[in-house]
Amino acid sequence: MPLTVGTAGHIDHGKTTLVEALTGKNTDRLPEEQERGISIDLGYAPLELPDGRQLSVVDVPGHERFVRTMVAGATGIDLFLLVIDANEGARPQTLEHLAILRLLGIERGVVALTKADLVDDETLELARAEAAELVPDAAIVAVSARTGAGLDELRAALAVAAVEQRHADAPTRLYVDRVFTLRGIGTVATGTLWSGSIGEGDELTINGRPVRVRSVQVHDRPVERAEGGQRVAVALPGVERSELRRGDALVAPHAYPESYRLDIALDALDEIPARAHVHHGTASVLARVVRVGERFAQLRLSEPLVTARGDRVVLRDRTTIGGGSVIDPAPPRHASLERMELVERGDVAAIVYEPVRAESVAHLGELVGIEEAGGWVFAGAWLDELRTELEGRLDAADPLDPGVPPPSEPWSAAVVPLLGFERRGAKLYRAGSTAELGARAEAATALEASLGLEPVKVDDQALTRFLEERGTLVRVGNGYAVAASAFADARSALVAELEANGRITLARFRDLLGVGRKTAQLLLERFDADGLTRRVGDERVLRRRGTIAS
Ligand SMILES: Nc1nc2c(ncn2[C@@H]2O[C@H](COP(=O)(O)OP(=O)(O)O)[C@@H](O)[C@H]2O)c(=O)[nH]1
Ligand SMILES: [Mg+2]
Repeated sequence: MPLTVGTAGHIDHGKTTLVEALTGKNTDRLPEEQERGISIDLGYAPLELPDGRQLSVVDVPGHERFVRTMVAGATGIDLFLLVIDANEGARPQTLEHLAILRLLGIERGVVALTKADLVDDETLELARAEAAELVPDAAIVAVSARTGAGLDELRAALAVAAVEQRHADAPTRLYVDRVFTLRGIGTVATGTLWSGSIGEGDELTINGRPVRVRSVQVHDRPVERAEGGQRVAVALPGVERSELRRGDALVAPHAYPESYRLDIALDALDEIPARAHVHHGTASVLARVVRVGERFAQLRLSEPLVTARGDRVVLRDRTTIGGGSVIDPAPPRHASLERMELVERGDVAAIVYEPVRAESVAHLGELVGIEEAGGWVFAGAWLDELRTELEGRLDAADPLDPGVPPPSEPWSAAVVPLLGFERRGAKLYRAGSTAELGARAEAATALEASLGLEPVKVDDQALTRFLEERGTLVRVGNGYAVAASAFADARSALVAELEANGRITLARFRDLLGVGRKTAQLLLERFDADGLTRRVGDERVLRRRGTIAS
């Protein structure tokens, strides 16, 4: 895949003429077919290198378009060709373009001192010295597009500078620069593929909606799969042209956050005003710039941007005033210096403590040194703290039912199983723990001693439940209990009567047991609740199944 060279330099310094001399293609002229066709290569020209490799030169007319093209192609532009008129020397746009190249991290390139045919040796040497000061690391070549002098040397210098830098192996991301409709194809979006690849049938998202790629072209030719760094046209059936626009990001689902805020490590060229235009990808949005410490800023955007950590942005306010490198593409609103310093270092572990959704921090760097469960990430220290807290509550729990309800936070289901407790019903228990009477042994003995067939009022519900489970009492009514043995006798008497006569009234049951009406009623209600009996009018009958149990 050819590397891309971006031209830069002041207006009229000879960029377009030089590109035409090098490539034979006039990038200012729009061939007829480009008006109608799918052409995505406006301003692009192929350049043969002496070593047989090919470069793709992008040359755009106009200063504003330079800025847009540079930012849009940021990771697709591999090197610059800075054009300086040997007679005029560096001019304001030369300096601004150079600044933008640096802000975007495009560091490799070549300087061409053009129109060498128009200057004497002394002027040329002055221009060379000035260029060497401006761009110390680049080769400087004097050329004339008119005579052809220096063109071979320039090609050779470009060949040296054109070192393959692999495009990061990141999820698919393309910023749309043009959207149009083609008959028989539908909506087509074009742009430079920043990373990943795009092939027929891929499921991607744009503006949060899923789309399916029907076909892909690179340099006007259909391809099975386009790769990072290439200029790509993607057919997206089912999407209306009006739904898409320049600046939109076509991305792998869930791979990149979309946010109204960006935290950046700031690179200020000038006084940074409170409002500036943020250029990123093919978008340009107005933002409020909130400075954080000396080196950072939070950009509060008027429209959301899809970015990734490490992306470069350019800040402009009529002219380029600075830029920055995104350290957090979806930061919290509160802009804290401490957090920014940690995030800049990629210390995700330092900013995660309590559980947060993994996808909310995945873009901040490698998730090393933090725990992950069920889509949540959290610090190991936090988990230990939670365990300690729950252990404390378990220790304080009623020994008769030594469990506690689990935390009710959304992470609970994912995290609680890691703690090693036992889940029984709705509560957590220490593994293997059993109910104990503990300090209530005496109260239990006293309660048991007081029980008979007459219901006794009991206040300690936990103790009552415990004793019922142990089989020494039976709860009746609301807050009363009878001895389990007496209850069993009453039950036998009832069953015998019902088996003999089929039905029984409250009065008959009362007389049978020799108890008061209230007691008889509480017992019968419990038998009803247990499913032994059923009320029919004023009488009780056995439920069919009730006859079996006794
Ligand atoms: N004599 C001479 N004129 C040149 C040379 N290169 C460009 N020019 C002229 O400079 C003017 C501006 O060139 P152009 O390529 O349009 O500049 P751009 O705005 O940087 O693209 C045109 O009139 C060109 O003919 C050169 O090497 N020698
Ligand atoms: Mg031009």
